[in-house]
Amino acid sequence: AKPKRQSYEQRAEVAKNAVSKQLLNLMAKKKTNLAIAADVASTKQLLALADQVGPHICVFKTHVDILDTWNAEVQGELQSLAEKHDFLIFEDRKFADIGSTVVAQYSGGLYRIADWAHITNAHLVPGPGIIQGLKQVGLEKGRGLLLLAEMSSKGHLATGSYTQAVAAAAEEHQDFVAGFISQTPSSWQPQSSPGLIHMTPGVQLAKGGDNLGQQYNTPQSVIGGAGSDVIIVGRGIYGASDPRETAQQYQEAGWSAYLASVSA
Ligand code: 5FU
Repeated sequence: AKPKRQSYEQRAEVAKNAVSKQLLNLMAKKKTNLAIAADVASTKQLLALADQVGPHICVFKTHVDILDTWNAEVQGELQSLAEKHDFLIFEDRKFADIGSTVVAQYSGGLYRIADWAHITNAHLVPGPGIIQGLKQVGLEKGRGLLLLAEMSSKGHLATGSYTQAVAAAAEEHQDFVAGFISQTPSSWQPQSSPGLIHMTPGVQLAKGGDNLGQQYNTPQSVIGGAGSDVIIVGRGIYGASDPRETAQQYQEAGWSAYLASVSA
């Protein structure tokens, strides 16, 4: 049998940054480890989706550069929905440049991501300067960073010693790094840091993929088997005929896999 895992509440107590602490507590309170990938093109649809699925999710993941409209009013409406339903906003920006450039990209431009996204993420390809740059902007605003340790897509290159280096960098910067984007954390995660959160995209109720390399695993295999904490679901929810009801199904599937893993 697999070893019993610590509960989200226990891990919140030892989390070393504001966002992972807040998220672990929120997940326990709301009984959900579901994040939605809200990859819709219209801002109107985005806000409607946030209101519909809000009660069932812990994280609302955006790609702000997909949207047809973005301005201060839209930002304010999304922030109000996050407060109303108690979820965190994660802009899946995947920063990948030198420290000085990401400072400007994270704080400024059309989107001013650091002003509204509780969480964003980055590749470690440029080295630790990317963490230092993002931290310079985000830490004082109480933001958190996820490092991409592995990807869901076929043939991705984030494996082996690269993944190990990402794990080590996260350990070292736990005041700002809240966790990882990962696929099989139980095979490499640092046991010493239960405060770091693993989020996994490429999730649907049935195993499969799309015709551009995406690969899907089930909530049960991701939370129970691979040892992740949060399932990220896009087309499986917003593409369903009833996104609210479908989000509830994913919430239940993710939560029962979590309960089984902490009581095993
Ligand atoms: F880092 C990653 C990754 O490794 N795979 C992903 O699929 C991010 N993603 C995102 O998760 C991707 O950009 C989509 O926003 C989402 C998956 O959407 P799907 O519709 O569930 O395939």
